[in-house]
Amino acid sequence: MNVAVLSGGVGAARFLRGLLMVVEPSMVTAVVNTADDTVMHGLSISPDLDTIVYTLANAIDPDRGWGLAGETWTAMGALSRYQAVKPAESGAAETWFNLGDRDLATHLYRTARLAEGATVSTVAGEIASAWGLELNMAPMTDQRFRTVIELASGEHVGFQDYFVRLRHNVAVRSVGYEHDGAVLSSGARAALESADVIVIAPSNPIVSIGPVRALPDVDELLAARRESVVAVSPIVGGAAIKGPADHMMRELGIDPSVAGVASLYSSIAGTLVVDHVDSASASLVEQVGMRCVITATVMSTPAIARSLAEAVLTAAV
Ligand code: FO1
Repeated sequence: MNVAVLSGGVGAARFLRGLLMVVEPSMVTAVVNTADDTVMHGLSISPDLDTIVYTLANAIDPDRGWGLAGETWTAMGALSRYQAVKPAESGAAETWFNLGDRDLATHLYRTARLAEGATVSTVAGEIASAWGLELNMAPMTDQRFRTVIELASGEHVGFQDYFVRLRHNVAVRSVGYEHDGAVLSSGARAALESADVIVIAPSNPIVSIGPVRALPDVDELLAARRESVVAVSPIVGGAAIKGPADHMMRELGIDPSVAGVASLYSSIAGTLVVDHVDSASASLVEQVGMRCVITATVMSTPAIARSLAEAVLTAAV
């Protein structure tokens, strides 16, 4: 059975860990958000791709949910020398975005390969192989595509500025994208066209799944085969497990609940999987025309992730 998983960062990574316990890795394609990507110190950084690889390789820092376990920060510390001399308008030697010493190797490799002309997809595959992974990594696009957040103040900032520098502690007015006619990568398109089951991982529906859906053809592809598309709600009991999905939804006028998630996904997914704590909301999900499957969705252990993956595969018709 071929499975494609629309993926953001931590929630998707944990779901994929469970899925790989029940499906042959070569049959799984992670279609990964790259709209969080950024350039720091001239290095190309792809947070969601790296979070998935590090998690599946059991190398992720489990507390932070990003970067490598047992990381050291010597290079970041050494940047402090340059703070005093850099011009006020310079973006050099920024230290609000933390790059661990070993994590830096991934960004150095990615940047060098992209400079040689390799595509984002090719490099993602190479990095996954280097970490011993056998699933297919399909960045959503090979072109530049960036989330831009409009704050309630009217200021427009890049995603990592919002998420890391401002600690997603500011109200959002709208979410947009900056790109120049980006299209689905060929790997992502092939996976969405040929998968037996498409899973929408429990990732932020606005800034992780939203960018994938904003690419041409994606919603149409999903809607055309809606019955085999299963979404897992990232909202449990009215709150996001991690990150700003709940308050972002509220600020954008969407109820931060499984009903709100259902309203976002009902046109493209036939089933919504929700946690036991939301069982009373099943009828609200069904009201928008989705089947509602109730199971444990908070993946605090790999065993729960595995049983969630099994429930998702069973739900696909
Ligand atoms: N998240 C943080 O909250 N603070 C950081 O300093 C930070 C650095 C970082 C470096 C590399 C990387 O791949 C991810 C990093 N993240 C950091 C996580 C990441 O930016 C966000 O969690 C995702 O973009 C949201 O999916």
